[in-house]
Amino acid sequence: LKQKAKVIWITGLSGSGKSTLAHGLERRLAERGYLTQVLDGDNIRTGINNNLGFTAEDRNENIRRIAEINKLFLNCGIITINAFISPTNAVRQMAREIIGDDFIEIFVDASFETCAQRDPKGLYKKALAGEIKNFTGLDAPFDRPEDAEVTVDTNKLSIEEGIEKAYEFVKSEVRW
Ligand code: GGZ
Repeated sequence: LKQKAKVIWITGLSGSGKSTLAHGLERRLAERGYLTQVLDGDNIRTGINNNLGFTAEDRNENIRRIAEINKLFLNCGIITINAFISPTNAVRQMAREIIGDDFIEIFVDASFETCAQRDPKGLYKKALAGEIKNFTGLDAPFDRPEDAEVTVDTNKLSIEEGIEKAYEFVKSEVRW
């Protein structure tokens, strides 16, 4: 294979732009012939993890299964791009330990206030009205990542600039 398999792990609040970054990065890599797989709520929480909710315990199990799935893709030589909140240092550490050396963490930095203003799915409105329990950043924790390999500050960078910054780091990691 002409690529090094890697696990790219994008963390950040709901609505911070994780999935947008994941798909943008996938497009950049695909244009250059790299084989990738995006994993996000759309293909994981609707399927293999459809029995899990948003308690701390369920989020832990969500991330544990996803990390195990990543190991299988890694073994096939595929670059897997994950877009999950992965809210705590502990849960990200677990993922990093399951994967090992090939783990690349990207933090999409957008504040709670910024995400609540964007509110693309209306979830913040509901959460602030008390209609969603265990909402990340409100009544469930989000620890700011301490050892991300890349931080994309969405207050300073446009979507395209964020994709470019992530791609610039990732490209040297996936090339032999
Ligand atoms: C946070 C929630 C919640 C609660 C539903 N808290 O913006 P979205 O909609 O599309 O992405 C969020 C997604 C989070 O799932 P993850 O698998 O990424 O979370 S974790 O890593 O913590 O397991 C959001 C939606 O699910 N959602 N309820 N209470 N986000």
